[in-house]
Amino acid sequence: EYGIEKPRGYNVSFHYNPHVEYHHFGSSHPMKPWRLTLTKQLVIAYGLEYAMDLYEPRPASKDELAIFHDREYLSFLEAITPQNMKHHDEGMKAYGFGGESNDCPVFEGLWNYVSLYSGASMHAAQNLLNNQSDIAINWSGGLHHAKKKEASGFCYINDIVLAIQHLLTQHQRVLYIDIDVHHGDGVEQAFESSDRVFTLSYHKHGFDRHYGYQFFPGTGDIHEMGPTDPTNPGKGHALNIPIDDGIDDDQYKWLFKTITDAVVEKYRPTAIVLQSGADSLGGDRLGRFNLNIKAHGFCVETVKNYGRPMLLIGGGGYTPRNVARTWCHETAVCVGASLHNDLPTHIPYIQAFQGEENGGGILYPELHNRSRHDNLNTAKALQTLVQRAMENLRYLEG
Ligand code: V1S
Ligand code: CA
Ligand code: ZN
Repeated sequence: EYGIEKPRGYNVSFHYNPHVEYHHFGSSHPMKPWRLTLTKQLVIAYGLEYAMDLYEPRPASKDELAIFHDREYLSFLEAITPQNMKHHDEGMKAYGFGGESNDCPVFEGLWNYVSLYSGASMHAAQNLLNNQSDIAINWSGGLHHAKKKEASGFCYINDIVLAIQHLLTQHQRVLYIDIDVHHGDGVEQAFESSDRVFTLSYHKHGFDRHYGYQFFPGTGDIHEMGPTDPTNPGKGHALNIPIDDGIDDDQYKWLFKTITDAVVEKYRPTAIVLQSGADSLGGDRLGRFNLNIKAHGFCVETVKNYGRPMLLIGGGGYTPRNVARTWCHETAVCVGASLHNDLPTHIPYIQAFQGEENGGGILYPELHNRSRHDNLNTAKALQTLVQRAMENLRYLEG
């Protein structure tokens, strides 16, 4: 064995405060923080905790959140409760709460919840800056729709923007990649005038047949590339990849690798943030794609192989058992482990994964035909999309 170099593995850290699990958006709301309990249980059951550094970060302070967010918005967020909200109609409207769809409900412990997931993303970014980790993971973060002074699409505080701002204290160019099925509009908007952050989002875009609306949030057309003013340094530093219903594993992997490789080669980021929203998975309650877990994980593997400091964060994901499977698999991808398809039997909540409906007690169940969406993406349309994306990238030259 002497003289043979062991391939150096990556130092992986896991940033998670279990108190996030105890928050509830309401019984009919699709966002279920207990999907994080399931994720953690799988990670532990497979022994992945021994292959990483574990941290339990403290909640972010109001001053830390104010690095991006408006102070009056933060004070509102801190003060609002289900009991007092009826006396705050004006603030509720102004800041994007409640409303007809109730995307962003006021619930018990809201401030605590947002400070916990944000604290974890900032702590993860700090670990990358200290060179304590090569890959830092926060599955409780990734809330990409939140604006400076507005809650939107289940997101109140934009932990991604805060983490990127922190990375920018030492990194010249940060690449943000977003594979959540929704457009990463909040992150794109926050850095629209900067050439030090490039945002790349893959998402469903267009009118939704099932839903009768534009798919949320309605932005992210291929032609949206940041500001159009030629004197704005942010011009051309956003790339949006709009995808139609039913995309399959091979199509998505090809699209992701072709386009992301080109962006990394042209932009040469010194750090990468990957939002790995699990609602792009087949069978998701809100999503429209047909991806299996390993195709989703292929994106994490691809980004890991660029060998840059990497922040890996969660996001959407509305079929909790599959969110847990996906994020457990992706944690394994980061540490370089392969996992047995039979789930360990001693998992708490094992019933959530058992029975034909729930994936038969295995880690990588195939997507059911009954949850499959018709694939509306033709080979020709995807080729045109890649061609347009490559044209958009010409702005990065000279
Ligand atoms: N799609 C969808 C969807 N479903 C809900 C919803 C359902 C039940 C509830 F009790 C509360 C909300 N809201 C939406 C979307 C928001 C999706 C957010 C995704 C977040 C993320 O995964 O990207 C990141 C964590 N909201 C809408 O579509 C808005 C409306 C446009 C819906 C229709 N109404 C009438 C107007 C507002
Ligand atoms: Ca996306
Ligand atoms: Zn989403």
